[in-house]
Amino acid sequence: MATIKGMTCGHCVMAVKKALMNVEGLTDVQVNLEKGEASFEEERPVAADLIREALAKAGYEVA
Ligand SMILES: [Cu+2]
Repeated sequence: MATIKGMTCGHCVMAVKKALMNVEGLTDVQVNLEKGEASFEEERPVAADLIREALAKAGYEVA
């Protein structure tokens, strides 16, 4: 689970979801706009930095 800053609309949700789904090892990505949270399963351990980087590239910040 990650708290994400900067999501304001459905487009943001899709952008965050896409960014996380492109991180190798993450599955079952769900993004909650109201809570500003993303949840996901890790098929294998994924470094927090990789998740942070993928979201930064999409324009969002992990809180
Ligand atoms: Cu948006």
